Amino acid sequence: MKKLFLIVACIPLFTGVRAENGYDLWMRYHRIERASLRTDSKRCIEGVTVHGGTATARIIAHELTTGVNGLLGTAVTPADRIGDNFIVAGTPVSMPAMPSSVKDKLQHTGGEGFVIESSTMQGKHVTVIAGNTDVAVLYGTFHYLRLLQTARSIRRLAIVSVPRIDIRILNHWDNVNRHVERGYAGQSIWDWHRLPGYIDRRYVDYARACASVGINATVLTNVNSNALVMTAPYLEKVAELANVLRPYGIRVFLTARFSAPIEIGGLKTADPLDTLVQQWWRTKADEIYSHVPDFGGFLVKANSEGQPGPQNYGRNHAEGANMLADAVSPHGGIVMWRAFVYSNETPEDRVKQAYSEFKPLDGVFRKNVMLQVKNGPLDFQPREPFSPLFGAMPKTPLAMEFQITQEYLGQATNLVYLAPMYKEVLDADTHAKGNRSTVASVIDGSLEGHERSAMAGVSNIGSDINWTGHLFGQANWYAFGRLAWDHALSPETIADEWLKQTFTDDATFLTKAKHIMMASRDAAVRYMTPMGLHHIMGTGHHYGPAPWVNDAGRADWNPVYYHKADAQGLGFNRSSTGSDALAQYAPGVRARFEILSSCPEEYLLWFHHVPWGYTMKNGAAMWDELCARYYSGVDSVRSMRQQWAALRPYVDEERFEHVTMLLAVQEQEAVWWRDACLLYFQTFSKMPIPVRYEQPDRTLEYYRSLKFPYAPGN
Ligand code: GCW
Repeated sequence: MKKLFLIVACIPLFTGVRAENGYDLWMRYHRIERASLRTDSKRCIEGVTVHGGTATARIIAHELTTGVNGLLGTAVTPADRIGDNFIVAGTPVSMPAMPSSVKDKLQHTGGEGFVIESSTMQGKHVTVIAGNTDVAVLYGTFHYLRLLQTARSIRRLAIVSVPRIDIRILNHWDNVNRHVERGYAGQSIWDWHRLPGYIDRRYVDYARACASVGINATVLTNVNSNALVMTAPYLEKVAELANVLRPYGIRVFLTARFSAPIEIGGLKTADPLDTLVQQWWRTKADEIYSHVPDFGGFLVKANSEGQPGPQNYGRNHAEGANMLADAVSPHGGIVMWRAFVYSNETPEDRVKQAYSEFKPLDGVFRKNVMLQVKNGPLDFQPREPFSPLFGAMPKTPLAMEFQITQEYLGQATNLVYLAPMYKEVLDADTHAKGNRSTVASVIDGSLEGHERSAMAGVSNIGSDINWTGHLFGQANWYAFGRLAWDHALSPETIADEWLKQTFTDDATFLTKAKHIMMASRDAAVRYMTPMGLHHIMGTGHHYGPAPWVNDAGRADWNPVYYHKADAQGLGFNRSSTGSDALAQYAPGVRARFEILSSCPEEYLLWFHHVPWGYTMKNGAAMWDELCARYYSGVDSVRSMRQQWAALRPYVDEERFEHVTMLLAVQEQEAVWWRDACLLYFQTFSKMPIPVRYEQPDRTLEYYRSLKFPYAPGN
C-alpha cells in the first residue's frame, strides 16, 4: 500500500504537469498559467448571459461557462440579466437590445459569420458575441475561447469573421463494420451496432471539436460504400447521429452506392436514365429526408477502383451525378461527385485520366452538383503538383479534397504537420485567368463567382483515446478546419494556436515545438519521396517503401510504373516528349515545369526522366543529390527527436512519452525508407552512396523480404 502511494505521488513530481491522455484535444480549458493575464481577463468576464432557448444556445452557455471557469478559475454561472463586464451572446432576434454597431456588421456576415465586440449595452460594459444564427454565435463563442486559450488579451475586441468556404466537411472512410479504410487510430467512432439507442459521449465531443474549428458537415460513411446504410434500420441510426450533431451546426451526408437500386431496391438495373431507377432514388431521398430533414446530400465515388457507376450502363459521370442531384434537389440537397477516377483498361498516364474524363463535362452538371477533386492528380502523395482540374472547369463548382489521415505520409507513426502541404496547394497559381488565379480562389468560388464552395478532409479520427493515433495528428484535424474557414491563415499561426491550446503558451516551448511541426512535412518528403518521386509505398497498405513492386493487380498500382528507374535515369517524363500530362495545365504552369533545366527541383522526377549523372542546380549529380536528400530527411527526424527531448519540462509525462516513442519509431522508419530506396535505385544508377554518409546496414534483400499482412487501414 505504502509503495503504491509512493509511485502515485511521484508521477506529478516528474514534470510538474498533470497527466493527460489527449482525449480533450485542443479544448482542455486548463487554468491560464500567467497570473497577470488571468487577472486581466477576469476583469472582463464577471458574468455570462446567453440569449435564446434553443439547444445551440444551451450549448453556448455551457461551453462558455465551462471554458471561462476552467481557464480563469472562476465559478461563473449563466445569468438572465446583463451586468458590467458581462459576455453577452445572441442573435439580433434573441437579443433585440444588441448594439447597433454590431447589428450593422451582421449585415455582412451571412448565416455563419460572427462579430465579437467590446461595447456597451443597456448602459453596461460588455463583450458581445453575435451572429445571425445560433450556430454563428457558437462559432463566435469558440473563437472567444480560443482567444483566451491562446493567451490573447480580450480587453478591447472588434472582430468580424466570415468563413471563406461554405461547406467544410469531413469525409469518414468508415465502414459500417467499424473498420476504417486508411484509418490508423482504432475503429470507427460510429458505433452502428448500439445505435440508435446508445449515444456515445464521443459523438458530442466530436461535434464540439468540429464546431470549434468551424467544420459544419460530415460524411459518415466510406466512399467505397455499402448500400446497407440507406436501409430503414440504418437510417434510424443516421437520424440519431444527425440529432446529436445538428445543434453544433453539423449537417450529415452519406455516401451513395450507385448500385443500391439493385442491391437494396430489388431493381434489375441502376442505369441513371431508367425511369424506375430515377423514381427509386427520389423515393429513397424522400425517405432519408423524413429521418434527417437537413440531410446534406450524397458523396459518390463511381466507376473507380471497382465501385459501380453510370459507366456500367454506358452513361457518363454527369448523367449519373445529375440523376442523384434531381433526387435530392427538392429537399435542398447536393451531390458531391468525386473526380478520383481512373481505369485499368486505359493505357493513358494515370495522372491525366481525371481531367480527360471530367473536363469535357464542364457545364453539364446540375446546379446542385459539386465535383470533388483531390489536391493532386494522383493520390495524396507527400508532394504533388495541384490537380490540373483546378482552373480547367470554370462552369462547375469544384470542391477540394484533402486527406487528413496520413495514408502516404507516415500514417499514425510519423509526426507530419500537414498545414504547409495544404497551403502549398491552396496558394498554387493555376494561371486560369491570368496570374494569381490560385487554387484557393477556384475552390472558394471567387474566381468564377460560384455560389457554393466546399473543402473536404478525409478524416483521421478513430476510437483511440487521443482520437487520431498520433497526438500530433490532432493538429491536422485542427488545421484542416481552420484553413477551411480561412485559407489565408498561415500554417505557423495555426500551429501556434494548436500548440498553445494543446500544451502551453510558454515561449520557449512554442518556438521549439513549432519548429518541429513546421519542418516535419518537408522532412517526410525528403526521407520518403524527394524531388518529385511518388507512389513508391508498399502496395496495398502503403506502409513503408517498396519501390521494387511490379506485380500488383494493375499496372498503375505498381511503384515501378511511377518511378521508371532504368539504366539511364529516374522519373516519369510528363513533358511534351513524354506523356504530356503538362498539356492539361495552363501555359503559365506548363512553362514552369516543361523544361528540365528550369523545372523546380522538388517536382523534377514528377515531370521528367532524369539521367543519373544530370547536374542539379547546386552542381551535384542527380544521384548524389538524391542521396543527399534522403540523408537529410533522416537528419531532420533526428533533430526533431532532439528538439522534442528538450521539451520534457513543458509536457506531462503521458503525452511526452507518447510522442517520444513515436519519434523514435519515425526515425527507424525514415532510415528504412532511405536505405531501402537508395539500395534499390542503386541497382540502376550503379553509383555509390557517398562515403561521407553512414552506409546502410541491411541488404536490399532484407528490405524486400519485409511483409506487413496486418498493417492497419488496409
Ligand atoms: O488513396 C486511395 C486509397 C483508397 C481510397 C481511394 C479513394 C477509399 O488507397 O483506400 O478508397 O484512394 O480515394 O477513393
